[in-house]
Order: sequence, then C-alpha cells, then structure tokens
Amino acid sequence: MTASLPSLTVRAIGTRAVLPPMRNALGTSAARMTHAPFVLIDLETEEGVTGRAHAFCYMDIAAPSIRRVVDRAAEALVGRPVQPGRIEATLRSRFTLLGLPGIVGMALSAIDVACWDALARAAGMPLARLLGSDRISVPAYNSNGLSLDDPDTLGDEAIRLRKAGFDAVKIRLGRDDANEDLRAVRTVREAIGLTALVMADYNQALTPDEAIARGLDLEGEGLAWIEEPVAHDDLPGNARVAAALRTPIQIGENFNGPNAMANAIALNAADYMMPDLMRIGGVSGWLRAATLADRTAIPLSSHLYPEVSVHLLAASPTAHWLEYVDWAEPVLQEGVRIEDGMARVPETAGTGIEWDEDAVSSFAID
Ligand code: SMN
Ligand code: MG
Repeated sequence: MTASLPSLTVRAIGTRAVLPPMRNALGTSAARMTHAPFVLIDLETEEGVTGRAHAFCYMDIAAPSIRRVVDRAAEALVGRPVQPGRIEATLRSRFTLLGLPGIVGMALSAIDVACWDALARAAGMPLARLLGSDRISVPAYNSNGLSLDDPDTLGDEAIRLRKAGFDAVKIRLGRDDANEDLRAVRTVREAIGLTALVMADYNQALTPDEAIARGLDLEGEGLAWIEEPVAHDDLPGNARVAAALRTPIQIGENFNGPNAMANAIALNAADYMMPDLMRIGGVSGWLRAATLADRTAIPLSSHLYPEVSVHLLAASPTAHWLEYVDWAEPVLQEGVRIEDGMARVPETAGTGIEWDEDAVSSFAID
C-alpha cells in the first residue's frame, strides 16, 4: 500500500435506501428474492470529495436499521479525519455492547468502504492502485440466476448467462430431492459445454452427513466448488465435509470479521474462502482477510459487490473468482465491465461508483 494517504475530514454522512427489481429473480434454498434492497452511503468531506458505498440488505426491512446505525455512527465521526483504522476503532468501541455482527457490522463496513473510496478519489487513483495492485482484470463468474427452479428451464438460462461474456456460472442447489439437484447440474453442464465452469451453492441447506452423501453423488460432475453446504458456523461440520469430498468446499460469505475466517482456517473448514465485503469489515477487513489467505495459500473469492470487490481481488495475492451480480446496476451510472470472462478494474479514481440519481429517486424506499 502507498505510504501516505490524502488528508480528508468527515463533513457529513448521508444515507438513502433503494429497492430496484432484479433482472433475474434469485431463488435459493433459504429465500426467494425479486428485488434487491440497498442502503446507499455518501460520505462527504470538508475537502469536497465524496466517498460512496452500497450495502445489500438481503431484506428491505433491514434498510431502516442500517441507516440508523450509520446516522448514529456519523455523530461520532463528523469533524474527524478520514482514517479508516481510527474510524473503525472508534465505531467498534461505540457499538460493542450492542454487538458487531449483523446489521451493525454491515453499517460499519459500509462506512469503511466509503472512507476508502474517498481516499482513492482524493489520491486520484483507482482503489486497486491505491492498494498497490497493477492488475487490470480478474476472473469473474455470472451469479445472476440459476435458481432452485424446474431443472428443465435452467439450460436456456445458463446459455444466456454465459453469453453475457462469462466462462463460469453459479447454480443454486438444495432441493428436497437430491436427484432433481443432480438433474439441474447436468442440464446446466450440457447447455454451457465442458470448457465452462459451474459453481454450486447450497446456502447452508444440509447436515454434514447429507452434504457428504450429496457431494459424493456430484463428484463426477466436475463442479468448480460446492458452496456453504452446511450451517456456516458449524466449522467442524464444514471441515468434515471438506475432508470427505474431492470437490473443493467454498465458504465465507457469513464470516463476521477476519477473526471468523482465521477460526475457519485453523479448523480446515474449507478449501476456498469468499468473504463478503459488508460482513468482513469493508476494505480494511478485506485486507486482513487477504493477508490470512495469502499466509495459508487459500484461494480467495468475493461475495457480491463486484463494483468494489474487483479492486480488492486485484490487490489480493491469492485472488480466485469475482462473483458477478448485476443487482446494484439499476442505480449505478456504470456497472462492472466484463470481457472474455474477466472483470475489468475501472480506471477512474476511487471505486468508480457513481449513482444514477434519477434511478435512485425512482427506486427510493424509506
Ligand atoms: C446469495 C447471496 C446473496 C443473497 C442470497 C444468496 C448466495 C451467493 O449465497 O453466494 O451468491
Ligand atoms: Mg453463497
């Protein structure tokens, strides 16, 4: 990382909530979503630079709570320097009695992302460059669909997802009938061909024994990974599944902070890891996670937020796959550019996130 960061002072932090429709509804073993709730953050500085972040809320009812946490945090930050480490320490202490995982952690992570965006903008360089990377692109897979739908419908969808410029797609699994899951995987594989990769995500639907049995049945399908087969916090269970299967196990979207990832690594809970920007602690948390992955040679992928994660993976020594979803694009001036299966690192200063203000107004919620 560069030695000196620009000097900025927090003037105000604004929040808005939006609920744009998803272009492809997402049906997972846990929930079905047709709209993507986001809290949008604008961290204004005295110097005139604004840092931005978007926090995906999973459920629209979470948006007002995240906004209130950001508002309360802002009371402690106005007039303070934009120094992510110091801001993190201040806010962790302020919210520690309430507890940091969940909504509080998402709000604090979003503030951290907005701080780093402001710093990179003020430095006049893309976030990836500020973090010391000279990569221009990272491999990306299309995660915009392949829900728990009738397997017969998935072939056409997979072809469409691949034609958007990807050599890899992710399918959701966890139907009651394991044979229907197998049929879904085979349908997608036949549609997109042997050279493309297929990732599979159970969203914690199985017990360890079920995961091993189903995983063994899928062993011949050449899946790139099996994601969250069992409860995310059952680390010994995850480790048992990972040890039993040749197919790599991927976990991480539910790591609350880098220590959770360190615990998972210590127990050999998975082969691959994919922290979520808002749960791992924003850019600052991601950088610690990337160091942990580097020390243990764990391939590191991202979860959601392709617009920011493309910068972070570019700067991560064990970078593996970017998860591409287009959910925020309705409210952005520009989404991530995909070419030949790779996501381009934007060349504009900061993360490159600019709101489409007309769209933000039209999708606004309280
Ligand atoms: C996922 C992400 C966000 C909402 C629902 C499901 C999924 C993924 O686990 O990894 O894309
Ligand atoms: Mg997942």
